[in-house]
Amino acid sequence: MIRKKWSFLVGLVLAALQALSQNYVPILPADSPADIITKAARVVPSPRQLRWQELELTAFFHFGINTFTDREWGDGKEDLSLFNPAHLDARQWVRVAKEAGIRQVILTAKHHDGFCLWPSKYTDHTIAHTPYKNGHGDIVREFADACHEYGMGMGLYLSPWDRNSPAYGDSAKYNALFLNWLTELLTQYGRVDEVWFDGANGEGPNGKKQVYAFESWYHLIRRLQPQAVIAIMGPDVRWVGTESGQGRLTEWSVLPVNARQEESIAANSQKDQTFAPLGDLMNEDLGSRERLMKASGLIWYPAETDVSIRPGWFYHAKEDSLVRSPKGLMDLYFTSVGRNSVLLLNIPPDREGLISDADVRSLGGWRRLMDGTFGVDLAAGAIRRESGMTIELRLSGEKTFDVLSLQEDIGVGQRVEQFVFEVENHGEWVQVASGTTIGYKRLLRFPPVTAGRVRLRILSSRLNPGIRRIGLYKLGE
Ligand code: FUL
Repeated sequence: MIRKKWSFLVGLVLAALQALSQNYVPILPADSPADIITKAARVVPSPRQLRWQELELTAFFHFGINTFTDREWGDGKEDLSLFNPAHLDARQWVRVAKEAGIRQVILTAKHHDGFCLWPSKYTDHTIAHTPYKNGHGDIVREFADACHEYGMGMGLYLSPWDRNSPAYGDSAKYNALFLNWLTELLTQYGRVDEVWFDGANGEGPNGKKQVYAFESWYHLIRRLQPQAVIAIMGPDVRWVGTESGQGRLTEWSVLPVNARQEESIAANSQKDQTFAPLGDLMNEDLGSRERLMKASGLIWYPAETDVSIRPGWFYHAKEDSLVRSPKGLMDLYFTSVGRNSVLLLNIPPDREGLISDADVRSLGGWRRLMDGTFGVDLAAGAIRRESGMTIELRLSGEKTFDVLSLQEDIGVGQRVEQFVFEVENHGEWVQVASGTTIGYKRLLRFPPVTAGRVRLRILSSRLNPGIRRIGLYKLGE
């Protein structure tokens, strides 16, 4: 009984702490540099951001009229009679992704060409006007049903830029239309876990000028699918800044907010962060101490690394021989998830409506490499001793490894700024790896070493570091 009461009290305290921890904090004029750093160390992900970060591996399916015209950006004038995937099987897409270890997938419900993969009531440029299932098809539904059947997170990509809609450029009219599309997608297909708005716009200097009503879109999403993260042109997940698959070696999830973003947060009574991203997200330095000093506020705004398994985003038969190899996919894992970001790997279905053999083979090979490497943690069963900023592990015997995995407890914040990793060799500590930020996960590779004792020394941290896990692995063949 006493124990029950005690755990109830602990629960209450934890809930109160959770309520106090925030993914946005304002910086006040009176804050000293030390205050700002303390605040930064305490910014934490929202529950939806945390769920998303822990997925590690997510995928894109770029599929649409471009698949049939062999283009990357359609112009919105395509002949829809070309769209007829003879053997489309969304369950195959989801199964292939799941077998590769992917935990959430995103479909291009509408790309820049304006073609809707669902029979929207609000435009004729849809699947209802194609030969697919004699105009009775709905690929968003097939996709959503497959995700839900396989327990896969489900996300939708809805391109703001639209080269087909006559309303595009008439800001009020197009924004209303966009809300209608969003409403259809967020009410007819069950749970949605991610809404992805890309930032592309190729209108050029004489093109149409459209001002997006981002805030109203965000409010609608929060109301209809509160668990969904809003990515890229959205407040929850940020673009890593490149499509090369290479995250930054120093990747902070806590970023400065500028005065304009601050205004929009204030307008929402600071209940939720719903601002459009501003500033140069391609900059190498986004979250250093120096950058934080100039901020009006601080937010948790983690990176997503989007990259394609092929050169293009859409399927092109001529790229069948250019699919990334298992080893290439493994490298992507190290340079994305291993650098404190989530991997969003594009796997485009072909004209048949299936993920093609070349991609399936590569993904299978990658999975085997992942299992062969991360299946056995050589630090399991180690005795951990902490003193000050050093954590020492006495391994359960001499082990040979070439991969170090570090994880901070981001539930309390991201803090580590610099670390070294050393192994004991005949009574001497020898450095084998070093780095700056850790965040959710940091992976480092080095030539194989054999040791029975290892240690992590944190050289610099914002507040006390919370190291959740240290893993050691041997790369699989
Ligand atoms: C970009 C688009 O222009 C590309 O076609 C692709 O969809 C990529 C993921 O986002 O903004």
